[in-house]
Amino acid sequence: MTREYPRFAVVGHPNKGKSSIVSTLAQDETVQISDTPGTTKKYRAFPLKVDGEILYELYDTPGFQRARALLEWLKEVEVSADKKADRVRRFVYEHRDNPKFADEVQLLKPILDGAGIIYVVDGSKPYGVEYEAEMEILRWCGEPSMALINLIDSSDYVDEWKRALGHYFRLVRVFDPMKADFAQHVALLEGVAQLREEWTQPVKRSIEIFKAYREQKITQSAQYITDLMVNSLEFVASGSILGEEATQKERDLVVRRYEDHLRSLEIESHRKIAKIWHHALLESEPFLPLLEGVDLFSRESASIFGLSRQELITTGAAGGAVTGAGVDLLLGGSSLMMGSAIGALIGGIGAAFGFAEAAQIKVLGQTVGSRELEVGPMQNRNFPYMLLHRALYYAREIASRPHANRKKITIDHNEIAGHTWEEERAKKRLEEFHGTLRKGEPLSQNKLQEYQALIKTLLANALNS
Ligand SMILES: Nc1nc2c(ncn2[C@@H]2O[C@H](COP(=O)(O)OP(=O)(O)O)[C@@H](O)[C@H]2O)c(=O)[nH]1
Ligand SMILES: [Mg+2]
Repeated sequence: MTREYPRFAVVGHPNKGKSSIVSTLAQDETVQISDTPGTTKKYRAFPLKVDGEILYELYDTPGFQRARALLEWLKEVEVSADKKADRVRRFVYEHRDNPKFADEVQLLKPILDGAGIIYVVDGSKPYGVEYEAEMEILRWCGEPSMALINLIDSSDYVDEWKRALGHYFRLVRVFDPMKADFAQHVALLEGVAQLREEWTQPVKRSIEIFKAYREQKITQSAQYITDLMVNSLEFVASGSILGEEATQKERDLVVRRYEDHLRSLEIESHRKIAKIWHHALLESEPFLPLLEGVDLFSRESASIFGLSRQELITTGAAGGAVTGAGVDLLLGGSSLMMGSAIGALIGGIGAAFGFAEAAQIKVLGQTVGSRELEVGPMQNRNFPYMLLHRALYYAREIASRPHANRKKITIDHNEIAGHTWEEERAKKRLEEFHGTLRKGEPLSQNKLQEYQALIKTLLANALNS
């Protein structure tokens, strides 16, 4: 049977990372990966689709259980090379209901149906002759094949594996499904393109589509991040007050409303980004949102993701605020003098947020007549940088995460501190947009597009660093 897209059966010994490789190459987080050998009982197809079109398809298969017995059966009758695949077919047919060879039957079926072979070994374990029966059987199938050396542990027997595999496979590569990045993924596809002549063009085309698809995902992510920024920074929470003056309780309530709304905007934005990159499960139960450990309004978040005082000054975010009460607006403090012309500033908010740095939020519109209390738009000058940095960090983690990696993201403080995503020029340009939003003015359509383009550049830089 011929189809226009290439198909590969991923085969090998149990527990060598076959399913992990399928998951990463098909960018599918639903592939079952397990420590328990023998989890996969039936072969299953996982296509890589872009806009409904299948670029290629991988078959996850059970591992070999009785390779030696199978090979003996094949060799019982002498056949010429051109009849070897038929002999394998005969085996599958005769043993289709034999539980003893159930796994072998399943793993051979897609190959006999024309799928290419990806043989997976663990290069952190020594090579041994017990693998030769498996490789010999695959050779009998007569389909184009490549071997991938996965390194599950830290020991390294890659050289001896390469020597052995070279006898059986046209192409031998080291490929780590837990760490492979986009470039390695593409490089592997380029290798695959050489395996069979009629695959060369389709695979090359697939690679182009695949690259464009990634570009599209970066653009879409940047759009979500821009939405998050604008919606968060311009948000105003309000609550009514009973008396002439707002009580502490009334103030706390509206601050909490403000704070929770911003938190939920961030989580929603992260979920959307995870979905674009096919990591939706990671953000759903039983997993927790990745940045949940570092609350948006925590001191920790400000110190990890925010700009330093010096950076704020060189960026221009400090503006006229470097002296006097303005310093508090940048870095926290207990001054209540800011913004007296526009409204009252609540001293207690710092406590409500748990720290002062990001918490200087002006309360606007508290007039006796209307009896309304308003919090927002965000006045803290560091907050936009922190929020953006969190979003870029998150998007980068998600976008560069191979689908075989199901571990929770742990935030590496040193790595973040050493990052230079927001180079000087970009930071200054960002301040333009943030300044407008801080004043409660909307960004024009043009400005919004510029803002999004800048965020996209920052994200693309982060992904390529
Ligand atoms: N650290 C690490 N673990 C891996 C790697 N590949 C597979 N594993 C783990 O090895 C186990 C078996 O992997 P799986 O893909 O289910 O193997 P399969 O039985 O051949 O399909 C799982 O616990 C995986 O998380 C790898 O490259 N690095
Ligand atoms: Mg498996």
